[in-house]
Amino acid sequence: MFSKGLFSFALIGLTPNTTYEYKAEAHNEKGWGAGEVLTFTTLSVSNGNKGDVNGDGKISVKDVIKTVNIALNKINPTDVEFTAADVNRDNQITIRDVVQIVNMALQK
Ligand SMILES: [Ca+2]
Ligand SMILES: [Ca+2]
Repeated sequence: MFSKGLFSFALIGLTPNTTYEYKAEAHNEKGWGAGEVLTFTTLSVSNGNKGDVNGDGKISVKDVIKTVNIALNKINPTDVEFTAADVNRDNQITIRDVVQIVNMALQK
């Protein structure tokens, strides 16, 4: 990934509770320079979060409604909400996630 000046990148599809290493490299007319190798660790997401999109500790019709709104782009989910709503882990919120959350809500 290349850019000029200050830069930032959004990473998607990372695995929870995993440490990643990254390094910035830059070049100008004098050549290349590299930063140190740095690390960050993604937050862990328990399975209990799965489907509990509004984070109230249970899976209910409220989570279904929120997931529908995310799927329709009516609300912008936080990372935690996105992870909870993406129950089939395909990195997108679709009707498939809605259906699974409905089933989860009905089982409780
Ligand atoms: Ca909930
Ligand atoms: Ca999904």
